Amino acid sequence: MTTEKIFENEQDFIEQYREACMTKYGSKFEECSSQEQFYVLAELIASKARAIQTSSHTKEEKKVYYFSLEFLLGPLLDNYLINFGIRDLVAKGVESMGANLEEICRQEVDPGLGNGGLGRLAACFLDSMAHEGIAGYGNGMRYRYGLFRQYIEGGRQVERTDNWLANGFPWETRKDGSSVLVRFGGQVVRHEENGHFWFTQEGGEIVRAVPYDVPIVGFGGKVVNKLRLWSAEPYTEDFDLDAFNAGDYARANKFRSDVEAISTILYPNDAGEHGRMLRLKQEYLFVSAGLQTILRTYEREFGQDWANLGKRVSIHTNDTHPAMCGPELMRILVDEKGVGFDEAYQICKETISFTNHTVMPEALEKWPINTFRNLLPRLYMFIDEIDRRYRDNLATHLSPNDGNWTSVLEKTAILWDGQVRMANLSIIFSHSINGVSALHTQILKDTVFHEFYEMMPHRFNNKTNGVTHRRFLCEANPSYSKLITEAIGDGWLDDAMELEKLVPFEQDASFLEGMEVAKKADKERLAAYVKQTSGVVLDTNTVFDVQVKRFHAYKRQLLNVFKVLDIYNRLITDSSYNPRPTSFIFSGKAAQSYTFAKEVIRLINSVADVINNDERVNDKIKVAFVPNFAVSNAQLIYSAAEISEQISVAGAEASGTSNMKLMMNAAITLGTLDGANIEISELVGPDNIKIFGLHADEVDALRASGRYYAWDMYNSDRDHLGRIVDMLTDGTLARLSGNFDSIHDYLMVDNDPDLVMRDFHSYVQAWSELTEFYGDRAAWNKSALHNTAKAGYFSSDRTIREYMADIWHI
Ligand code: 26Q
Repeated sequence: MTTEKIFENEQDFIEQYREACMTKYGSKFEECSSQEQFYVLAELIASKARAIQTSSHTKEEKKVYYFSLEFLLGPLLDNYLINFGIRDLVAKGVESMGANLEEICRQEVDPGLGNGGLGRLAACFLDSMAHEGIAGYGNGMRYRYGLFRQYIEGGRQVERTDNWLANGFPWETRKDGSSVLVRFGGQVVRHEENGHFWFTQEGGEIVRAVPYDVPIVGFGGKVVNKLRLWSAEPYTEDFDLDAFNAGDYARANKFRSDVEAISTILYPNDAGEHGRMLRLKQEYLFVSAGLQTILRTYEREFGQDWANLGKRVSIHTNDTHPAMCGPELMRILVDEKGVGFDEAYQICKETISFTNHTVMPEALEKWPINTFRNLLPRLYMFIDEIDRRYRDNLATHLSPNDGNWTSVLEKTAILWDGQVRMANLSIIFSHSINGVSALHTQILKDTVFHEFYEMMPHRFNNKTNGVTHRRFLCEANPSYSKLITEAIGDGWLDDAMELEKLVPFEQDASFLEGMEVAKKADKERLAAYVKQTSGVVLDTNTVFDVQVKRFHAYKRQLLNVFKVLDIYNRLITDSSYNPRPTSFIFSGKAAQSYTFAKEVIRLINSVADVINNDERVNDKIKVAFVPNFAVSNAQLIYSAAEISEQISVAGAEASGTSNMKLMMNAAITLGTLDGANIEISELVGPDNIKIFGLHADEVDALRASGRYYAWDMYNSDRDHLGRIVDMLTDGTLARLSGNFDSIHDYLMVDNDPDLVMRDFHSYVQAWSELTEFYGDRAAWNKSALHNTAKAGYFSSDRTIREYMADIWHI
């Protein structure tokens, strides 16, 4: 697909755009508001995309279905113009019509159908699958409300509903004709005839799953795939007529609202949400609807050739949220297609693969058996039978007298302690289990899934995460991208490894100067946004030090704010102290019910309030909290960053992906040896990253020793670390909304579970060395450029090619 196929030329684009305005609004382009101009343009581009989609693949190509409860897409218009290669043509056309493309793009609502890393990874994978040209489809949930919108009031996070569909989503098409029915509850009935028996399900509640399709445009425009998002609706419209006639409208409508609730909200990623019935319904709805559709398509194309399903279809499960894929695929094959139990299980294993995204055992999903069985009685029978066979099989390999036997079962059985363990379910139904960074995969093998690994080492593999450089470098950072393209051509958009061609430019003073000019412009752009959204005025001559990600104790935003307080205290008490002037920028959401994380947000805002209003230090430091972190404002932040804070306690962050996005944008990482930081460090070399803190094995050893005492940390440095801990409760930071007793307790009563105080000195030292280095502008820029030059490896194109080769066998 070339540019000409989308629009012949600029004139052709203008004519089509004008006509589309007339058709949709009955108004001339000039009479439309920017918002109307956006909707018309988006629908025009979407229609072009859909036209290509229909002819993108042949039936012979293997299909990949990526099952994920989250797809954090971000705004699509600018991205699709880039991927179609028509961004410049459209920008010029719009300009000659007297308008501005950026202004039009700004009208797009950011669809927040994900929490963070896992959801954004799914969206990056869609982009890369389309770029690689494979038939890769997303299968997810169309939430009526996205993740909450975050406001800061009195320093606190306040959540408001994200009514992202209020004005419609121009990229989607509702496909009523492709609706499927999904059953909850009811009874399983056993039938028998001539020695044959089979089961049917009766009664219960039937829900209609209606798909909405979103086109996914691959770079180069040759391939357009689709993301299918499911919405839950009542099966029949004949609601409770008796109630209605009796005037009880609330009761009459209850069924409708109970059903619609299934696709109403996106659950937050905190551990507190385990065991919720509605979540289980969501998981089953999108799994069942997706699988029914896949098998319907397969049967149309290949008939009843179920034995070859795994050769023509891959089903990838993003964490355990779609873990019911295994038993549901069995159920359909056995109950509806007449495949035998053993064969069906082999087909499932061949077809399904699984990615884990966490090392924390307490974060693994579990459901009470009773809840599960009542909601999904037939599915439960398959799980029960597979679990029974798994146990029998284990018994033949390990003797029951073997002391190992019970401990292996305790770790690996699906059903245990009255619960259905979704990670074990996922593993037992998959031919491939992968972690998301080298360290994370090693930790899975050594600890979390150690017993499984011992039994089936061949199923385990690593796939280090990646991010789409087309969105997170090209689109997020136009000024820097232009410079890169002028230097090495635009081949890097297609093949991110071409960024290596920048290495020689590390010796090119004029390139490095150009880089600095571009970075300065990006900092101005961010400063304007920060001022507008938080009121804080940042000096763009200061270092922009950035930590942007979900709030979680293990990510240690607390460590960062402790460092900021340390710098502040030293500035006030020591007139000879002269740190590099720095703007500390934070952004991210905490789950509604995650009290500790919300307190850290309040602490950052309180520290910002104190520091930003203290004239004694304002030529040196400022603190900004950017509200409502989302894909759209993330793009403004990454491009302006100079220091990338990746400071999780080692062994806790599965991979991290903001580390990659920031590295691409020429920020230098200040981080621990955790997740993908380790691979970043190996690629860029020790001179181009700043590493500090305990290593993962040291963290393990310290914890295991039982000899870590937060009070020792406190007492051994009363003047600095001790002073900061005191400030949490002595009123210094209380002006905005009070003291921080719970954070004090987390450190001093709970004994600092994330080793914030243990890594504090090493961190402060690393920061001061890194910012010292910033003074040598040429050396810094060289190092920053080296980070971009080595970032090609972290393109999700590379990640997807590895999934294709090793897991999906394409
Ligand atoms: C589970 C059960 C009930 C309700 C919600 C959840 C839930 C939802 C979302 C649990 C976890 C998540 C999200 C996890 C996540 O984003 N993990 C991150 O994944 C990234 C991509 O692999 C990694 O880079 C990060 O290290 C990891 O934290």
